[in-house]
Amino acid sequence: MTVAALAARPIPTPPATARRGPWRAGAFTGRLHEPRTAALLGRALGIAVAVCFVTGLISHVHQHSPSWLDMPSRPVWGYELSQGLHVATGVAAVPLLLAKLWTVYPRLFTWPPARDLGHALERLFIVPLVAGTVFELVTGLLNIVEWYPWRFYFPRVHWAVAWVVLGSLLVHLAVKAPVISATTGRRRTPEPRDDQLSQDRRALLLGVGSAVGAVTLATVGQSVRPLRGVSVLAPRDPAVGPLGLPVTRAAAAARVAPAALDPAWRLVVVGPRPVELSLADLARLPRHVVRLPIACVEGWSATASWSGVRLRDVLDLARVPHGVHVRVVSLEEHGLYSVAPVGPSAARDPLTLLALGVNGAPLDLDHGYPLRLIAPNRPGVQQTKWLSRIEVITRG
Ligand SMILES: Nc1nc2c(c(=O)[nH]1)N[C@H]1C(S)=C(S)[C@@H](COP(=O)(O)O)O[C@H]1N2
Ligand SMILES: [Mo]
Repeated sequence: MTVAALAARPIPTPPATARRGPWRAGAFTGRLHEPRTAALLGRALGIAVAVCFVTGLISHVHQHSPSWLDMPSRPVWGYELSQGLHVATGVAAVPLLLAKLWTVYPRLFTWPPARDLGHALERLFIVPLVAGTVFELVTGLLNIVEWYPWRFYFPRVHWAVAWVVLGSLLVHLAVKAPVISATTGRRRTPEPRDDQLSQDRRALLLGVGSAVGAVTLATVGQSVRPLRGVSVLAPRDPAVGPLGLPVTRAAAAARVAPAALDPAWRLVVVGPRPVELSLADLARLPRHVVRLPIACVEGWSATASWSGVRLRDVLDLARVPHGVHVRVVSLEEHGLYSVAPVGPSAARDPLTLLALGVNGAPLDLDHGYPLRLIAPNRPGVQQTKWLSRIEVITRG
């Protein structure tokens, strides 16, 4: 039997007496539960989901780049823009998804529930699509407010479910292609003139658009600094924190204070000619000031003026050859972010600093005293604080 024939195999209709409650004919009278409204909302939601997916992919590659991949260190604002978009499109997707689900939910009660096997399968694919999308938006939102009421490792699960959403979305789009082109395409089937319906639809779309605008304005201030005043729902204000900069993990939580404040602290550089540098040694190297953002995966970002020594100058002292991957290691022993790789481009970028100061003041303990990494186009999780070592990554 061919697949097409299998898909067309009829499924018996349940007895008419089973058709009650929401399954009744005419149970839903709202006129906006119709295909064109669903397709228009779907288009906006699809764009938000697509941007969210691509920027999520970018963030994943940054944080899990294979050892042969040299992540580019430019543009300086690359990760800030990409992750800002990731969180903003995720937030905007919430009202879009709610409106879309409201428009189509009467179809849950289609009668008969499934005409044939193909129809049953098509309907079944809605389950991973809706469940996956809701899961991604809910876990993403909880992540940006740093509330983890679950036991799994968020990045891994959020990443895996993104593929479930992508796969079921592609199936959904393929199945719905005829409806989409008939209701919104360039050569769409002309509707019978219905001014009331058009007006209602316009009002709904306007309302949803305003909701998207409102949630966006209420949160983007965490990365778009001029809007911080209106962003009443933003979990972070990029200008609030010691030295005018937020703190994620404080020194006390990371239990690094004794080691960081120890006068015997040295930066150990493991290379062909290993060196140990005290703060006084570092102070004798050429000093540079750069303006770079910290762009957290949680969507906030804050640009500051960092001063310190170039990573490449320190690597040269240890005769570390060009083109190698290194890693920076924190005094923090057990944190998820205590070690981070630095590829050749970032290692040699003149903007990549081992920072000793920020915003005109010496670095404070919570921002990574005595020494932290700050590099362009890099996720905040890899801007490692409280450095203790720099090592060449040897493959093997
Ligand atoms: N050692 C160490 N470095 C770290 C972290 C950490 O938990 N431990 N957090 C990172 C994260 S998630 C971010 S966003 C930035 C924030 O830097 P800040 O606290 O100075 O703003 O530091 C990064 N560096
Ligand atoms: Mo972060």
